[in-house]
Amino acid sequence: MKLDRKQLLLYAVTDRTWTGRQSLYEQVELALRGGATCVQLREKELAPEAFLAEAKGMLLLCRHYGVPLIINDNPQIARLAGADGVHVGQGDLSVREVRRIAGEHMIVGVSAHHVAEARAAWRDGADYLGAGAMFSTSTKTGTTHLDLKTLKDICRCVPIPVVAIGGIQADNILSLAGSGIAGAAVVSAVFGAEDIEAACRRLTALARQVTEPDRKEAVP
Ligand code: 3NM
Repeated sequence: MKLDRKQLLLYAVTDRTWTGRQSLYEQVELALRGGATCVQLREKELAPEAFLAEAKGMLLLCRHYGVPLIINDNPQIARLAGADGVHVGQGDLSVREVRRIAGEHMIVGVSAHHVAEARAAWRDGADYLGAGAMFSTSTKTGTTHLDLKTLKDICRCVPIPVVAIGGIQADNILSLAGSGIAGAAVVSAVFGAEDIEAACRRLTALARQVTEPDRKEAVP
């Protein structure tokens, strides 16, 4: 599946913290009903067999909504499940290594925190970048704060779309306007919401105000 910039508008990254009353599958379905345009399955604790079974189920769900499924960190699971893509951080596998394991057609996303990392990831063949953390977040430890100017510079320096991540919520997303992002990647403001579907509707509408869907990525 080739990635369209518009598919990054509201990029929901899963987290099991708020499961219990609902399963993660049910929560992802609510996010999709609310308009999430991309889902990243992020599992840090699950055994490989359980991760694979979950990924296969999530893929069918995402297919039903016409939304790409990206697997965090694990190209083997992505390949075996037939997922659309893999997202890796700076300390993880290189884009080439991910494609070698997961297949040439995988969408590959890479986290970038400054221009040099962004350009290197693009040169390596990344399809999109995740840039953050834009705001303080309690979802992930060890994040580095990224200011708006750096986000703008990252968006300008590569001809691939960029999603902002880290602490993004309905009450701060509008401050990302003009940065050049294709969308917002969100964990707690989606999966920690009382009403996930409504939260996604609201975030999607707000994300439309801060993104430029038809922006042509400049070739640096
Ligand atoms: N990556 P929330 S911040 C998974 O800065 C992740 O690269 C980050 O969660 C980065 O939307 C983050 O709840 C967590 O703040 C984002």
